[in-house]
Amino acid sequence: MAADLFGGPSVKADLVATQVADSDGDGLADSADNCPLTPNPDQLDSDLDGVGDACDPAATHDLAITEFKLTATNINPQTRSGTFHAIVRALNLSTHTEEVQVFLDIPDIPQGCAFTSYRSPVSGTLRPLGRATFRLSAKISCAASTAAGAYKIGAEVEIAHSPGEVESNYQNNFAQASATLRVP
Ligand SMILES: [Ca+2]
Ligand SMILES: [Ca+2]
Ligand SMILES: [Ca+2]
Repeated sequence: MAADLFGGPSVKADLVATQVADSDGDGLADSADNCPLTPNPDQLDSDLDGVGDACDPAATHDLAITEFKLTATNINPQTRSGTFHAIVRALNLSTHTEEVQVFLDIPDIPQGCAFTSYRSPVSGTLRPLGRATFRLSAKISCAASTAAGAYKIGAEVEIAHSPGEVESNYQNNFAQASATLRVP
């Protein structure tokens, strides 16, 4: 057996194992592999949810949220109110038209604050393989007794077929973001 530059096959194998873990041996490091335990050198991911077709329990579906931004909000000292604005970009992965609804959820707000109006859900139509932008908002009022400060507020959006058919089990049908709520 010819020795290689590293002094022999077993030494070389150990060196590779400590440098880059590739559990399924498909040539992609675990950290860069969308199916780390299933050999899939093509890395095909038809629904763009970050899980490769080879190990995705549902490899194709119709809808994806590609971006979610929530803007920071200041409570006006006179009116004691402010508004969260959310921008959601969505993609139709299918070759048919999709009627969709986008829902905004902001579960945790400071004590003494309450939502007074909510522009959610928002409905829309996505052309085949088309993209659309949805604008949602939530108006919030905070009592004078609310402790002043900058609060980090988390929010989630969900996209669903309209009416009422939620694509469950798809990571990219949901997205999270956070923004600062400043209370004077
Ligand atoms: Ca791999
Ligand atoms: Ca793999
Ligand atoms: Ca996938």
